[in-house]
Amino acid sequence: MDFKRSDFPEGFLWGAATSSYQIEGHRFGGAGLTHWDSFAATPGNVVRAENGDRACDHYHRFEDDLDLLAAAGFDAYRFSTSWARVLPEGRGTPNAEGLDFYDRLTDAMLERGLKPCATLYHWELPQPLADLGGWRNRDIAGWFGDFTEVIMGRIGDRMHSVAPINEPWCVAWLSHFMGHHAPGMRDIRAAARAMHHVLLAHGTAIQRMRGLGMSNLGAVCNFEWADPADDSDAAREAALDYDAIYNRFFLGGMFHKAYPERVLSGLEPHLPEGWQDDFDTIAAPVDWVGLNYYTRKLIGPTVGPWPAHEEVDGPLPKTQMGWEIYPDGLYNFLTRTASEYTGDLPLYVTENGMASAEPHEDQDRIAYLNAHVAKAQQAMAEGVPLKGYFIWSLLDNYEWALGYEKRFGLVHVDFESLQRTPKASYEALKLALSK
Ligand code: IFM
Repeated sequence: MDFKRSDFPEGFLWGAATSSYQIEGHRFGGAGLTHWDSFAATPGNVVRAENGDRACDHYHRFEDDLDLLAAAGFDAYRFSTSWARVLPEGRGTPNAEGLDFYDRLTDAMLERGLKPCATLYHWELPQPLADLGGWRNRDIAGWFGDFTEVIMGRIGDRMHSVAPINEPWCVAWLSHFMGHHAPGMRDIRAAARAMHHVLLAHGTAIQRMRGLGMSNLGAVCNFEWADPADDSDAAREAALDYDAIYNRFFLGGMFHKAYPERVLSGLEPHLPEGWQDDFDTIAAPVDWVGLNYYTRKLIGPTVGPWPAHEEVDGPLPKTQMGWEIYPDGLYNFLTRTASEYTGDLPLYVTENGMASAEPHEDQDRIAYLNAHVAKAQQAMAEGVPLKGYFIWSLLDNYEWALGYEKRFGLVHVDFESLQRTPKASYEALKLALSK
């Protein structure tokens, strides 16, 4: 790598990230059905209709996977807890096996000197709650708060940090407006409600964890830089709208107790009654913010109802996902988040990495990480309080609607034999973290 651990301040955290449904193997250990299982079982939703039944079989191989993290010299592991593994019905009686699993996983991290950084929800909503309307139903804030207390009542005493929800934009917009993720809806009213309720659930979980006496609680959002597709005013407006929906809505709610006017112009008629009264919960104080960053989009106008914009193919080199490589976007978001929303609050890059078809000699991933880490260093040099960097992902895993084809891992997974083989990027990071 072009960087090494000693280039960063003492205590800067290096970690790798995963999520439960993407690696654990959901059919093991008494987990309940989730909306991803039914989404994947619906023809046309997921490449080859693949699901998370077996995934990387991390459920049985977590000790080996944690050994890989420790051997690379990582300080922290960002993992998530599956709601449906802990509460198969979403509410009610916990699954003892599920709680035991996260208990063992936590202790195994600590035994290896890895800091446990938990995300409570990384997308596998229990199907019984989806049947009740899922993120469209205001009651989800309370259901999520109850789940938070159950899982954190068991492992919360040993967490280094916790964030309630990974990537609210994906939970709400991608899944209820664009229809690309479970539950696969394309409905503006559903999207508006999910946008608001995901924040209400976030704030409720923060409050419940404070009630348990927990600290170092944060929020993790994803960001995509939006540039106008051409020099027209219409394209500039389209890019600003995209930016408001994607990048400003959630931080706006959490830090300004307000939603951007540009988003309200389309969503306000569809927001749930009394939404203005929820900001004290939504803005429950957090201790840090995590940014997940991968790419930028070129945005142009379209004819049609709000938001009337579309993504336009861009000219930059692309990853296996077809995403343009744009490291400046990471710098832009780090500086903008600190100056406009979070001030002195510690920031973390909670996800950054690329999908590459190269199974072992992934020099493209090394170059991608070098370029992005350099932009993070530039932001730090200008005073952004960045305190850590987590790479997505430790393992090749289930890339949601794209199945197992897109490979984000530092470690290659053979999905037949489940053998793990560290890639060149893993070895390069291991060397960088030792110096
Ligand atoms: O795999 C996902 C992850 O679940 C959330 N953030 C983006 C990653 C790559 O698409």
